Order: sequence, then structure tokens, then C-alpha cells
Amino acid sequence: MTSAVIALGANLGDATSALQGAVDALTQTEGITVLAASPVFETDPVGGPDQPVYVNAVVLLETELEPLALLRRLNQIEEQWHRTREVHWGPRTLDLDIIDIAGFTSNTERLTVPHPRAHQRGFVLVPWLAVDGDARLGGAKVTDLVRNVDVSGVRKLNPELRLAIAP
Ligand code: A4P
Ligand code: MG
Repeated sequence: MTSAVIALGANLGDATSALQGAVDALTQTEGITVLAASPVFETDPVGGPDQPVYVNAVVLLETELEPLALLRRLNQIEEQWHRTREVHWGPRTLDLDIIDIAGFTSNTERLTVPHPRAHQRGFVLVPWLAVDGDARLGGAKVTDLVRNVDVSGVRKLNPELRLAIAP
């Protein structure tokens, strides 16, 4: 079993349901055990066209799947939520990114791990810290990384919303 960190994002349709649906789908996947899910954050869009605010969360899991098999499964779940890819960094019904996989690095276009932009993204680092205060990315403490990042656009929902992990 290998541990992995997955970032979830959505800003079209019923975005919080999409995040919960993704957690449910991961939970039901053979070879994946979801360990923890962060609270849901509302986040101002970073890059891309003018687009709605996002909801973002981070999930910690353990998996027997090879990294590319994990990525394929994430892509499948995105497709179940009618994910389309029309505009780079454009609005989406569901985005599932692999942020890190313990003991694994990859530098191909198909799969880059650790995720090449995670270290500069409040919408990834803040939820990640909320679920793992000791998180590390590429040898750095996430608590240190987040100090150099603008997190003003990252807000916890009120009341707090937590993604349920079905047994
Ligand atoms: N790919 C390579 N590495 C990975 C990885 N570690 N995890 C490949 C997942 N996929 C990876 O993905 C494009 C290609 O990346 C896939 O073919 C996959 O094989 P995509 O999901 O179609 O596109 P994307 O996610 O839009 O691309 P990208 O460049 O990873 O986007 P980012 O950097 O994740 O940015 N603002 C807020 N507030 N919240 C957000 O969630 N998201 C983005 C997307 C922009 N702004 C945002 C948010
Ligand atoms: Mg993606």
C-alpha cells in the first residue's frame, strides 16, 4: 500500500456534490482506502478565464494501484461527472489531481508527481494542512510553503462542510 494525496476541485453545477461523489467513488474503488478528507473550501479562481468561484478539498488515501492506474481511475470519476476540457484552466464540473504519492516521482506529460504547481497554490495547500498539519511536499514542510503563498482567496465554508467517508 502506498499513500497518496489527491486534490479535488469544481466550479460548475452542483460542485460540492461533485466533491462528495468523488470521495464516494474513491471509497468504492477496489485497491483504494480513503483515510481522510479535508473540509471544503470556497476559493477564488486562479488563472484561466473569468469563471465562478471553486470549491476545493484534499483527500488522503492508501492504494495498491500503480500511479498510472490511479490516474486512470481519477479520470474515469471525472468523466462520470461529465468533465469536459475546452479551455485551459477553464471551469470544470470536477477536477481530480494527484498532488503526491509517497516514494514516487514522475515527470511525464501524462503524469507529473509531485504536482508541479501544488507548492504555489493556496487552494491545495490550505485544505491539505487542514487534514494533515505535518504534510510535506518535495522535501519541504507544507506549513513553510504556505507562508509564501497568497491564501486570501481561500475561505472555509460557514457552516463548515466536511466530506463524508462512507465505511
Ligand atoms: N497530469 C499530469 N500530471 C498530473 C497529476 N499529477 N494529476 C495530466 C492529474 N493529472 C495530471 O489535466 C491535464 C492533463 O494533466 C491530463 O491529461 C493528465 O494526464 P486536466 O485535468 O485536463 O487539466 P487541468 O487540471 O486543468 O490542468 P492543470 O494544468 O493540472 O491545471 P491545474 O494546475 O490543476 O489548474 N483555481 C481554484 N481556485 N481552484 C482550482 O481547483 N484549478 C485550476 C486548474 C486552475 N485554477 C483553479 C483551480
Ligand atoms: Mg486536473
